[in-house]
Amino acid sequence: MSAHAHADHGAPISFVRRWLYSTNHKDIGTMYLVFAILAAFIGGGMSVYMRMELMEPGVQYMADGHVWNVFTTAHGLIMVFFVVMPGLIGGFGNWFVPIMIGAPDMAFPRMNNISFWLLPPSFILLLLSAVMDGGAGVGWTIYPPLSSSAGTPGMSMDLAIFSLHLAGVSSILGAANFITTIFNMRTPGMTLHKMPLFVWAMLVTAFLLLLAVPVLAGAITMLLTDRNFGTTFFIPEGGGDPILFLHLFWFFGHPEVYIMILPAMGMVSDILTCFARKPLFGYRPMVYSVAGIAGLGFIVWGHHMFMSGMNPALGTTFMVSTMMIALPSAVKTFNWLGTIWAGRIQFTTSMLFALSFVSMFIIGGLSGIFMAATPVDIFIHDTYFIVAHFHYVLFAGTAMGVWAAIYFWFPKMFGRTMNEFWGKMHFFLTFVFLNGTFFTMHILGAVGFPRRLADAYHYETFHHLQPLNAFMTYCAIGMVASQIIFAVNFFWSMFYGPVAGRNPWNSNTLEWTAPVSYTHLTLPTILLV
Ligand code: CA
Ligand code: CU1
Repeated sequence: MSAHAHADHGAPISFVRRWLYSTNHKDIGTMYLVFAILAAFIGGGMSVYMRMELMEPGVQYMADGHVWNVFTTAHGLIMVFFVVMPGLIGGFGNWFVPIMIGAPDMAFPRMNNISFWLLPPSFILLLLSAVMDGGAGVGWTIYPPLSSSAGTPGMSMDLAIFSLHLAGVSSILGAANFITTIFNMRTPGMTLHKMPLFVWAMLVTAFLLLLAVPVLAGAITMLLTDRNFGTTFFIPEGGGDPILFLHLFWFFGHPEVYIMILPAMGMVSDILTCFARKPLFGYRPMVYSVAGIAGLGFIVWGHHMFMSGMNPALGTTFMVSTMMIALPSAVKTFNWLGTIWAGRIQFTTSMLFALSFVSMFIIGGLSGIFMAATPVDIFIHDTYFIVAHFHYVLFAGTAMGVWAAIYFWFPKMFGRTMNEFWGKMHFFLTFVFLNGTFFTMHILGAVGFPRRLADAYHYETFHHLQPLNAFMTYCAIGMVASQIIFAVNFFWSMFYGPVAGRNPWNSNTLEWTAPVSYTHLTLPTILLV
């Protein structure tokens, strides 16, 4: 229970028993969070190396274009499967869903343990896929024929497939756990329409996972049998079709985008109400827009395939369904603004990150409407405009939400507060460098600078873009360097930060009114108890 550092009989339990065998939702949540932060440095470091390559014409850092492809592949897969998903869903979901609905723990604590511990081996397999047999240089979308045995012989691609299988099992088990917990373990009086927005977001996200991830699992299993057992699902010579893989992948891939941003939307909704000192504006429209975004998310996948030779009538259908997502998204943005309107806003680090989540999400959302239009998409296809768009949604958006939540919930999780001065330094540096890096990508993309190339300067027409690229590289280095401030603040505050009161932000949301659990964590207790 709350004294989970000790076994039931009161004797201290070993480090191994507490963490490796953990069935406690808070301990498991903490492990997810630490795992995500460590993986972020590996995945984020890779992006700096890629940006350095783009500074000068010619190939300086990557041995060749294939190495570049290996980097983009590993960067994308690490960020999606080992940073954003474990951080948002495994970390904050585990920590706060049970607390917010008044449940003693997750419904299936042992399954929860398996969900986490499947991730480290999955991560190791992914890292191996980047170094074995020359590495898998196929992009995070792993399209055949590049990912088939003809395109990528050797074991690297198979290792990547096994890695995704394990990560997928982890996600599906976690999703089943969240759905069961939220439906069956709410405290009396906690009706569905009283649940905090974050719990709603987690419930909807869990359904997205349950419906989308198995489709990816099926697609990569078919790819695996194509590669190793002579099937021809995606091989035209045997009657198969590589385009089928695109359909299957993006039927998973688009909902996956919402899997990565809906929990952040939920957290930001709760944080804005706390620091604007006002109740949430339009609770039910907020809940129904989350559900609406999720539902629509399953009928828009074709917008990733406009250039695949798709029937223009079908393309227009996907264009219209995609643009419909602007409606629930706008409802959410309007309600966030309504929430802070005329509020007594406290500009804590957490609030700054939450506010910038909203503004960055607007930029990412607007560029999304651009590229949903088939004629525009044809023009900007495979350029840095696309890279700008999804980094605004997933990095400037989701990551801002994650930081807002870390600064906000840190006192609840560890009984101490993070340093506000260094928190604000982290915020301002990140905000400036992030926009310097990613806003500039829109400009490059609009003039056709192609993505997925180690040396786009090979084409003389792009030589004049070299100074802009150099500027972005300096910004990217600054951005990753600013995260060192965050990491030091995080781990230092965990052990030595000022002891927080029970409700340091004077929030009236549920998680703060439940009993404090991790009391004043110190180095000896976390390592030895
Ligand atoms: Ca270069
Ligand atoms: Cu999409």
